[in-house]
Amino acid sequence: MMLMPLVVMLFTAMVYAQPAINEIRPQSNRPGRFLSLPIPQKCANRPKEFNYRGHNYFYSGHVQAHANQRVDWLDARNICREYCMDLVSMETQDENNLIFRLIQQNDVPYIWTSGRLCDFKGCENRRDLEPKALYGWFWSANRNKMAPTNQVPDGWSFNPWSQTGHKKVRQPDNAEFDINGTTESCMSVLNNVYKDGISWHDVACYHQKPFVCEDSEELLRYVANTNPNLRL
Ligand SMILES: [Ca+2]
Ligand SMILES: [Ca+2]
Repeated sequence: MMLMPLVVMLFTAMVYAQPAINEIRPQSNRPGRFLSLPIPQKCANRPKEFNYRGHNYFYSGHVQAHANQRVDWLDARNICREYCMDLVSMETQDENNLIFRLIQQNDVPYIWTSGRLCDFKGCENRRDLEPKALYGWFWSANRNKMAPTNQVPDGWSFNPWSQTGHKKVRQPDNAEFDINGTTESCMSVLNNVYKDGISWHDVACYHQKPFVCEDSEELLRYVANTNPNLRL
């Protein structure tokens, strides 16, 4: 009979013991948010800053309509998706180099990518994704799995995840979880934020950042099929 009040007291004590910093609730927890559908006219007129292996890309800072925009991860995806694009996915070292060079040459502080931790509904009971920190990361733009985060990916000469961060340990480190209980479920490329050069970090998805969009073959195909006279 004494057990319940004790549990409640302990729980209350734990809640109040949390640090006061960063206690604003993440915006990405606001309910009723969905993926946007492509808008055919926007797809036809999408920004094409550069092209690599048949895909067009743009950095939001270089497109007038988005130049000063800082948005959370889902808003960034949805802006890209209206153009038949999605957040960038760096599947190869060459493509990654291209994005790292863009960041370096333009002094970009950080960008969102489509990298995502599979920690939502549908990811349960997937033993192939455990432990999540090593095997749970994928490119949401095309749902391809990433290499295990502690290994040099096949065909690469280095591991793009940073060797350090807020907790001074290699990424992904889910550091914000210890501060305010928010999981670092989204992947951002940070430009020397931890004196670690340009590298990959797991970051909480509510942070507001500029972004890089890349053509989505899936969305372009869909819009092409439903709008046969549209030039994409
Ligand atoms: Ca790609
Ligand atoms: Ca991190």
